[in-house]
Amino acid sequence: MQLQMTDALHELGVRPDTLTPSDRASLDRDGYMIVPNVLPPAQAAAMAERLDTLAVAEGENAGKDFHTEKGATRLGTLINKDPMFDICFLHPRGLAAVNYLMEGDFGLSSITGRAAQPGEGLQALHRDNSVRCANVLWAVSDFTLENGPTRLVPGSHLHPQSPSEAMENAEARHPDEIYVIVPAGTLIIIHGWTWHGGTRNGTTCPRHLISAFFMPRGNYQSIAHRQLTQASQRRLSEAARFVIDHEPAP
Ligand SMILES: O=C(O)CCC(=O)C(=O)O
Repeated sequence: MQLQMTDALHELGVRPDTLTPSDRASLDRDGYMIVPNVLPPAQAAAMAERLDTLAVAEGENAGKDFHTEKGATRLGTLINKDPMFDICFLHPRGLAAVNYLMEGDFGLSSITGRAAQPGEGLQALHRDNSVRCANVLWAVSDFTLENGPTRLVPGSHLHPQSPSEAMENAEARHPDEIYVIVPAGTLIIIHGWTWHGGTRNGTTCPRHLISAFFMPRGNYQSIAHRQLTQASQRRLSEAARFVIDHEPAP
């Protein structure tokens, strides 16, 4: 499998130097890496707008193909909803980081959107799963101190406990947490064990994030709908289909 994965990643543009020494050091030390301005602002804005139009079109069904959350508009299965989101799970820097964190054993568990609504969006600090996993997050709105940026606790991927075990109240501030204040178009890759969460959006506009979540091959989150429509099967290259490891829709 490793050889096939290596070939597929090469096809998708991943090279030995795609990750910088500083990227690797951040992933090892902090449990995340942040690369500002990977997508041009107009592309990020188009994605945020598309999340909003999809949310309107899906209405009360929004998120039911993944997970619903009070105060946040969630959308599942973006892979089948618009090709504009392909870059979110196929960007070489993201794939190189996932490959580094997962040592070659991964597939795409889900590709989803989360818009924290005004006055809402605070999440408890959490890990994404108890098994090894990696999350490629895209800020597609500007993340400001006011609009509910993601918070991260550096080095917490190495902690023996999850936040709910180690903290009395995982919604509370953590003394070591940092806020991801970045422009729209920023790529944030986290080890799935890094303690993180959304914070409260104190503005009047939604704050948008896209998440491409990777898990060990064959061991995907049960909440994720992982069937590829025929249009997605036709659109995606063989290498992309290998990496995402989805089932064809009947
Ligand atoms: O929206 C964010 O800032 C983080 C979202 C998150 O961590 C989650 O939904 O699990």
